[in-house]
Amino acid sequence: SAIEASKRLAAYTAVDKHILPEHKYIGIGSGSTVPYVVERIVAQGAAVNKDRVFIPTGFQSKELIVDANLQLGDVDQYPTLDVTIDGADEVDADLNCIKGGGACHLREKVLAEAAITWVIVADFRKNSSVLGTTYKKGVPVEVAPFAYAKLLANLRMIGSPDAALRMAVNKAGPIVTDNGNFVIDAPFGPEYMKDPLTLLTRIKMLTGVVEVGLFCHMAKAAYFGNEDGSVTVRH
Ligand code: DER
Repeated sequence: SAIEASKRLAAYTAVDKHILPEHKYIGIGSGSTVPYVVERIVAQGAAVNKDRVFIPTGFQSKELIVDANLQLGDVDQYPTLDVTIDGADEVDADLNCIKGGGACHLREKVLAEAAITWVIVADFRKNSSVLGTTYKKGVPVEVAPFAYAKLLANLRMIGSPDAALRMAVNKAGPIVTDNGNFVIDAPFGPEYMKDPLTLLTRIKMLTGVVEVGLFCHMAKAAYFGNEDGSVTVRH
């Protein structure tokens, strides 16, 4: 499909540009775009650092590394990475992102911060101006299960009346993250989303919040595959 082709295009372009032969410690994100990142890394073949280690951002990311027969590493052992490449649910004009559609954003943000370079890869649907314009499910907020009801009330109070616990589909009850937490999806209007850093700070300060799916001023570059086979690069 055009969307899959654009994901592959974004991923290949970003890998060719940012994963250099001498790089050893590489963070691998989550979602449906990063498999193309791994595909391109494998295609880079033997002319790369033999001691390369790949650090995952969750179960799905770990399986991707293992299935590609790449050397799996743990962030405990490699807390500083050369580069991490990850997807996003939406990217605004300043490269701020909504992430967490896949409920992996805690480990994703840890590896984004651990990396010297953090790069976003996405299909054309994610290339936006103000967050919330295309990704309408709300800001994903990972929360301690004990605090979820209190936080629903808090989020509704600070501007997200439709905040809701993310329920599982093939399991009774809420989804549970790789860290054993719940996720609340909190939609906010453009008056909040046009200043994502302020919103991030307000949500993060609510007791019981583990991590917020707003990644502000973190990306070095974003690569968007387009339907016409071109790539849009934003810095
Ligand atoms: O949950 C996330 O943040 C993932 O990176 C995900 O949202 C990326 O989405 P994708 O499947 O469109 O790459």
